[in-house]
Amino acid sequence: MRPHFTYGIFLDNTSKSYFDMGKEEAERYYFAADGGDLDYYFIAGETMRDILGAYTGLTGRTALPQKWTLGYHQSRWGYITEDDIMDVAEKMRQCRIPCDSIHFDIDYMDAFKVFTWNRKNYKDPKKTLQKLTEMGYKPVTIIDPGVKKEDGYDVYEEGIKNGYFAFSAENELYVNEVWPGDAVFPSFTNPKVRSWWADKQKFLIDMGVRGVWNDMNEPASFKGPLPDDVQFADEDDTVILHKDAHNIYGHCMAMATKDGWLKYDGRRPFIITRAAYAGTQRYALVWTGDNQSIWAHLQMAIPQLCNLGLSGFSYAGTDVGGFGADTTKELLARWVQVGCLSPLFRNHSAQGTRKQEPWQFDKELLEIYRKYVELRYHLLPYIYDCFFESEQTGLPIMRPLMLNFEKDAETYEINDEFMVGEWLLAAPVVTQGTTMRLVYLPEGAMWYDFWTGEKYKGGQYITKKAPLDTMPLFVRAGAVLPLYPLMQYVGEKEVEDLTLAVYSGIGNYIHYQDDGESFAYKKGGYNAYVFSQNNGRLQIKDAVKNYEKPYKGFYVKICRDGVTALSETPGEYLNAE
Ligand code: MIG
Repeated sequence: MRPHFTYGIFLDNTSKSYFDMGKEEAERYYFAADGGDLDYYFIAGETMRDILGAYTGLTGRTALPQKWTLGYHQSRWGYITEDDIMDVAEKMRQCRIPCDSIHFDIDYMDAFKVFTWNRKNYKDPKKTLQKLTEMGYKPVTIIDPGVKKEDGYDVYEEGIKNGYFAFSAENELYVNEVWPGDAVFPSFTNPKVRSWWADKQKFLIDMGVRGVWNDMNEPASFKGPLPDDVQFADEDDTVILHKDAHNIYGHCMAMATKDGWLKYDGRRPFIITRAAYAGTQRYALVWTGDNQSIWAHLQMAIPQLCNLGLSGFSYAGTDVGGFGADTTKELLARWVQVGCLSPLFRNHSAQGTRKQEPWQFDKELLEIYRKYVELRYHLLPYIYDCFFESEQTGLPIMRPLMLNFEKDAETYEINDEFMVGEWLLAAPVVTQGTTMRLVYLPEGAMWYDFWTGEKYKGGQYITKKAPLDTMPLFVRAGAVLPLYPLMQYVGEKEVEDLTLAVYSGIGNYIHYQDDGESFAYKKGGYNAYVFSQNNGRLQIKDAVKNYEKPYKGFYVKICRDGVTALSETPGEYLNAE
C-alpha cells in the first residue's frame, strides 16, 4: 500500500517458489521459482478491494455454497463404528446444539481403501446415512489421494490398467506409504485421470454422502516426501515432474472432485481440501490442517483465516478446539467464539486426544458452546449474504479490519480482531486467563455493543469485560442484520418471517433469499431485498423477486444507544415483539 495507490503481485508458477517480503533488505521484495515460466501479474488499483477484485477476477471466486454447509459441523478422527457416529448425532440433538453435519474420517473406509465402506463397523452404511439424513444431518466423508496397492481392488486395478498412477524416474510404478500401507498416486494433472476420479465420486453420492473432505493431497507420504523426479502425466499426456506438479496436486484433485459432484449430485458441491494453489477457491474450500490445542494456534487462527480471505479463499476454517493435543474447557470456549464467525465452522480433533464434543466438559461449557452455535444459526442469513456478495466481488467473509477501514492506519497491525462482512466486528479473547481486553473500534463509524446495545464512537480503544461466556462483538451503526429464528439444522423449518435488527444510523443492506442448494440463483432465481435505514427509519424494497417463497413478513427491532437490540440470548429476543 502506498498513500495514493495499492498493488498486488501474483506469481503464477507451480514450481517450488520463494518470497522475501523485505526480510533480507527492508526496501526490497523478492520472488523467484526453481523452474517453470516467469509468469507474473502486476495488479494496480486504488484500494485493497480493487486488488482483491482483480486478483479473484483472474484466479476465480468462491462460489455461493449450499446453505447447510454454513451451519455447524462436528468431526473427530476416532468415530470408528456406526454406533460412535449415531451416538454423536443423538447427543447433539439431546443437548440442543444445532448441527448440520457429521464428518467421517478415514475409519469409515475398509482398510483405508478410498471409495469403499467398512462393512464390519457398518452393517448397512446406506441405512446409517439415511438415518442421519432423517435427523437433519448431511454426512461428509474424507477421501485421500493415495490408492492402496492391492491386487483385486477395483480402484487400483483400473488405475494400473490405464496408467493413471505416477511413475518413478526409472519408469516403474511409484509406491510410497500412506494410511492403507503401500499406495500409489493418481496423476490428477491429467484430464483423463480427473474424469475417472470424478466418476468415482458416484460411490459416495449413491451412499447418501453430501460433501467430500480431501486430505493428504500435498501429496503427503509416510516414507519421506515424493522425490522431485517422480513422473505424473500432464494435460497432454506428456510428463510433469513432481517438483513442478507438487503445488497443484491438491488443486487438480479438487477440480476432479468438484466435476464428479456437479455430474452426479448436481447441487453446489461442498468440497474441502487441505492442499491448494492460487485459484483452488473455484473448486473447494480449505481448512488449515493439523493445528494443536494450544493458545498460540487459536491466536493464529484469526490472521490465517484473514490472510486466506485476502488470497481469494473466502471459505475457510480451522479445527475448532484444536486438532492435536488435549484441549481444555477454557480453550474450547474461546475457540468456539472464533469458530462461530469463521466461514467454515467445524470442531475436529485427532485420535487419541481428549474428546472435545460440546458435552465433554461441564454444564457451563455446554451452555457457552450452545450460546455461540445458536448465535451462528441466528446469523446464518447474514453469513449467506456475505457469500452471495463474495461471488460477485471476491471480498471475503472474514476480514482484517484494514480491508474495511483502509484509511485508518491504526487497523493495520491488528490481528486479534476481525470483521465479518461490512457490519460485524469481533474481538474474541485468544489468550489464557483473560477476562477483559482492549478493543480497537475503527474510525469513521459508530459502533454498538452486540450484547448490551452500548454505543461507541470509532477511532478509539475501549476496554471490554470478557468473562468466559462473552466474546466482545460489535455492530456498525447503520446495520440492518437479517436473523433467523433458532433452528437445530438448516431446513428444520421454513423461515417465513425474517427478523431485522436495525442499528440506528445510516446504511443500506441487500439480503438474498433462494433455495439454498441449486444453481437457480445463477439464472436470477432469487429474491433480493434492499433494506435502507436512516436513523432507525427502515425502508424495505423488493429489488428482485424470482424465488417463489418470499417472506411473509419481517420482525423489526431497533437498537438505539443503550437499548439492546438483542438480549443476552438472541433466542429470547427473537420471540419478542
Ligand atoms: O495423517 O485422516 O489433517 O484432519 O483427521 C493424518 C486423519 C491424516 C490429517 C488431517 C486430519 C485427519 C487425519 N489426517
